[in-house]
Amino acid sequence: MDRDARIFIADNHGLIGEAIRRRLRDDGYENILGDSGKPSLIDARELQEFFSRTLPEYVFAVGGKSGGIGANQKLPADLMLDNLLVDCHVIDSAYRCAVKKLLYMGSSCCYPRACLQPMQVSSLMTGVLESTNEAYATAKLAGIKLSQAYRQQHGVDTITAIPANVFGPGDDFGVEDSHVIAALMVKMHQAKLFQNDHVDVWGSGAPRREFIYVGDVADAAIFLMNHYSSPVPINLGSGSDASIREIAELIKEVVGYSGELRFDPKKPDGMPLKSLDSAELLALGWQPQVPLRLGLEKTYRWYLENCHRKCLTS
Ligand code: GFB
Repeated sequence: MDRDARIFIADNHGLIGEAIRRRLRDDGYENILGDSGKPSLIDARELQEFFSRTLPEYVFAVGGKSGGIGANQKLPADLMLDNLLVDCHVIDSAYRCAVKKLLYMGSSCCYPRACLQPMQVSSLMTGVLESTNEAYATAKLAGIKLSQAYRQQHGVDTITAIPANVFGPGDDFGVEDSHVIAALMVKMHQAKLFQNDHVDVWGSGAPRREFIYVGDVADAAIFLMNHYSSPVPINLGSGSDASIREIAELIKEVVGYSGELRFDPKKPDGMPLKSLDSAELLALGWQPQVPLRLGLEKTYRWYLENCHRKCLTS
C-alpha cells in the first residue's frame, strides 16, 4: 500500500478496526476513508453507494458483531445474521468497485472443536464446530469461503487472516456479553472498588486460549496486506497459550484485586483448547511485539482512562 492509497476499514468501531485505524495513521497513511461518515455495513445500497463514491483500493473487512461465550449462546441469530450480511455486502461491493485487495478477518472459532493442536489451516472444515459458538463460526466460515470464491471467480485479491483470541483497548467491557479478558477485568475492578470478597469466574478454569494483543493484530493485518497474497487463510497468533485460571490470576495481579476467584462449573467452558500454528506468518518475517502481561497492563490502563465510569453506571 502506498502512503496515499485509499483505504477503507469496514467495521463498526470495534477493537480491531480501531487499532488498524490508529496504526495506519501512525505509519503515515493519510487517506483513510469514511472518517466523516461511515456507511451502514448491513445496508447493501448505502454501502455500494459509499464504495462507488470513495473508490477504496484496500479494504480491511473486520466488521460484523462478535461477543464472548455468553453473547454467542444468548444471541446466535443476531451474531450470525449480522456477520452474513456484512460479509456479503462488503465483499461484493469491493469486487464491484475493483479494489486492489481485501483482507477478511476470520476467527479461531472456525476450527473444529476436536481440532489437532496447534490448529493448522488444513484442519478448517474437517469436523464439527464448538456448539457454544456454532452460529457465529458458521457465518465466519461462510465469509472465508465467500472471499475465496470471489478470488476464484472474479480474480479479486482477497486474503483471510485467522487471529487467536483478541483483547485490548477498545474491547467491549460489558460483563455478560464480552470476551473473557474484558469481562474478568471489569468484574475484578468492580470487586476491588466495592471490596467484594470474591469474583465469579465462569467454567472450570481448565480451557486454554491463545490470546493476542489487538495492536499486534493490527500490525499483522497491515503486514499481510503488504506481503501476502494467497487463497489459503493464514493464522495470526502470539505463539503461547494459557489456561483461563492462569489468565484470571494474571488479571487479578494487574488489577490489584486481592479477593478469591470462585470458579462456577455450571457455566460453559467452551472449546477445551484453542492454539494456532502461526509458523507461516512468522516465516514471512512478522513477529508479535506485546507479551500477554504487558498487553493486560495496557488494556487495564485504557479501561481506567476511557470507560470504567461509563461501565459502572450502565
Ligand atoms: O472469550 P470467551 O468468551 O470466548 O472465553 P471463547 C470463554 C472462556 O472463558 C470459557 C471462560 O472457558 C469461559 O468459561 N470464562 C471465565 C469467561 N469467566 C468468564 C467471563 O466472565 N466471561 C466470559 N466471556 N468467559 C470465542 C467466541 O470463544 O472465541 C467468539 O465466543 C470468538 O465468538 C472468539 O470467536 C475467538 O474463546 O470460548
